[in-house]
Amino acid sequence: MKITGVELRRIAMPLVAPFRTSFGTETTREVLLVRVVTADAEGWGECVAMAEPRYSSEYADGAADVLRRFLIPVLPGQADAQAAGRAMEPFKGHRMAKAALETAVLDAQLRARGESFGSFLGASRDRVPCGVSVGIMDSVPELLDAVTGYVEEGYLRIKLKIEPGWDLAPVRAVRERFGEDLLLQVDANAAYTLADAHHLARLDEFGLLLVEQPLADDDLVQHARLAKLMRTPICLDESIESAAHAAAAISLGACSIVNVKPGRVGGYLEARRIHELCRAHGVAVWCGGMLETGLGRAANVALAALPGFILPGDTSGSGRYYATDITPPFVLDDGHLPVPAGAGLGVDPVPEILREVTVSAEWIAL
Ligand code: SMG
Ligand code: MG
Repeated sequence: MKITGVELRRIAMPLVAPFRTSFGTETTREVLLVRVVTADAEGWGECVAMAEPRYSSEYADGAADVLRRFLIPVLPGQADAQAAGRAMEPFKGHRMAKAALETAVLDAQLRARGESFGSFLGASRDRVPCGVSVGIMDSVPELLDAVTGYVEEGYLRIKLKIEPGWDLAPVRAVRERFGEDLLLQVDANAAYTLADAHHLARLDEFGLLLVEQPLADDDLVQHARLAKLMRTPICLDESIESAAHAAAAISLGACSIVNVKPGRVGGYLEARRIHELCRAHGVAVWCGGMLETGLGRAANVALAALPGFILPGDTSGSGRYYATDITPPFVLDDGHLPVPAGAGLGVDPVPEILREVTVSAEWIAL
């Protein structure tokens, strides 16, 4: 494939409501989009790095810099996305930047040959069940209103963000209001330490599907200890940046479920490897989210249609995030989103909308 150039485009997308987690509050999603242009087609990749390095060490300006200086320059001469991914390997880390570029190359490659992401990745379904991630709120009544709205929209699973001081009471209130049949889980974004094990074990009485990333990103050993001290299954998010990390976590007993986020692990090819590894070990996976626009969502929904993705993902409809998405919106139908069937991502940005939200654009000719 002959890549003629790459565009780095920054957009700013106001969220419909602030999203608060244990590490900060998002009100506008600043996104870096990567567009790869080849002789036959063009492809898009959405970088999931946030504006500030709070979820992980990566951030949007840093991703743009490493793409510009080191990653985009390796593209000439690469035959396909797999080769491009291998060529980026000598540069350490920066997985979100790598994922965005590899995804854009893969999209261009698949569009050129008329194959969808779902078909390429090995999707076994044409729609996926969806959950929603609910931020930390100022009060329990406010949280119950928000959850009521999502349940009425048809979301099949609710995830509550927790932190010290906002855990047992909100979880208890949601469980009491919606009953034991509601699929419910929590996400701490690394806000606790092993010294909180006794407190965290009190979550066991609420019949949660899982507790996501309770402890520090780099602490598999302590997660393994915590797993022995509570009944609720431990799911890792931030800790898993590659298939090798997933293998280590599984063999240590640090988790029994994995949140797969393609951006966090360096792309959809590595995400698929993690899916295969987990499936071979009987470890459930589900697809996480990073407040993606329709471009990132399209690829995530395709990934979530693989057979090992047995739990509903954080693949919510566009309206949960944005009043106007940059693609035609993903709309929940009976709690599910359809897997795009068109070539590549199967969705395109709407030019006028993309123009309106664009902050800057830079063309790098190759
Ligand atoms: O895309 O619906 C979404 C967000 C899901 O909670 C979500 N993501 O740790 O899983 C997580 C967070 C990370 C991003 S929070 C700004
Ligand atoms: Mg998480």
